[in-house]
Amino acid sequence: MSDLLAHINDKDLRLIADKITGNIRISPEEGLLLFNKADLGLLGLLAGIVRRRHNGELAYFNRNFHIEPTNICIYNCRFCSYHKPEGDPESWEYSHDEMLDIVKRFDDKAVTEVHIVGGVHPNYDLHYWGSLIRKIREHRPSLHIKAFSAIELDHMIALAGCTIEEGLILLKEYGLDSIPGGGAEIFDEKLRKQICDEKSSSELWLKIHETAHRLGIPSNATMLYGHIENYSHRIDHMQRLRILQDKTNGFNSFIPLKYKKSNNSMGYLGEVSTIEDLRNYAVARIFLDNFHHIKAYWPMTGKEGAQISLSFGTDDMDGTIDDTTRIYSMAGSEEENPAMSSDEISKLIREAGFIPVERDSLYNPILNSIGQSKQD
Ligand code: V47
Ligand code: SF4
Repeated sequence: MSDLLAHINDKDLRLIADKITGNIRISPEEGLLLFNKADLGLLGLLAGIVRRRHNGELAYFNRNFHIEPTNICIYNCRFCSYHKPEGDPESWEYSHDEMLDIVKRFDDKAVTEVHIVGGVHPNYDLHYWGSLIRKIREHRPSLHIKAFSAIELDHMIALAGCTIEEGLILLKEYGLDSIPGGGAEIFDEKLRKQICDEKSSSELWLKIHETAHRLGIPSNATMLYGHIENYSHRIDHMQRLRILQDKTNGFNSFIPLKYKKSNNSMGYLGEVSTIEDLRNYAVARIFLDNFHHIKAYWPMTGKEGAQISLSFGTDDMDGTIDDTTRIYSMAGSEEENPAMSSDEISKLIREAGFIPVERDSLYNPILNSIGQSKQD
């Protein structure tokens, strides 16, 4: 290994590289130094070492679909291309029956997970959303229900007059299996005020996830990057997540989300480059040593972007999606109708030099009838 790193002339960088290859945790200052000084090639090499430590040559995906119950939202996050106020002609709101119809469309398909996220609707409390979950659970008991960002949870639980803990216990009883990573944005309080002032605080986001983990509800974590933040803000965000993960081990995966500029009020900022995306994935993979999985969310990155990121630390390509999400196409993603067959995802993974594994929502491989991992 030392031969491979022999070209590193910078003394600090060399020390950090030695730590990473020696499986020693790097500090926030060292994470920042990586962002500032390490070139893409070195980051790819180091992130590759860490990704192999966690996941060998495997790269995961699942068969999933989304439900976006409504785009009506009480908040006005400046980066959001999706939300509309109540009564707006472009707003939508599905009834429980309409959402169950979406679930039923997948009755003859081998999907294992539904991902439910939408705007923060003013009127509906946790019992309204809980009874939706119960109906889905009754219709298809084996489907993993990953639903509601911490921001939606904060509002629906408050409307029901419960504490966070009481609300999450009730939602678990209704059938909630896990919580997606949305709403984290960027934890730095000053920046959060500038881009999503009204939203639940960083402290509350972390508290909701911590409470969920304690109650046996796993979750994901995201980070919105490529807007007004700098590298220290990204490291601060990941450091807060690393501390919580040390405490609970309840996060399944970390999902960096690149800010997309269309149809929102921060578009003048433009978007960061693919190189920046890869550097960010790599530093995340190295820094978050207690997260087993780093997800490349392909409806945001594009199929090839996600494929390339596998060589920069990611090990999960999310799922088949089947054209059920609009959040990213509305923000200008090239994937206007995101859908991939499991064959297509597997091919992308193989082309990148990794072994595709269909997983369930907790990263257990899904086995075929003779006990082999499904790698079609
Ligand atoms: O919190 C909104 C982001 C998130 C934009 O847990 C934007 O498996 C970029 O959390 N440009 C919601 N990003 C989506 C989300 C998610 C996605 C995929 C998988 C999982 C998971 C969770 O979308 C929001 C916000 O950070 N977002 N607008 C935009 N213009
Ligand atoms: Fe509402 Fe979420 Fe959009 Fe913010 S990002 S305005 S909370 S839908």
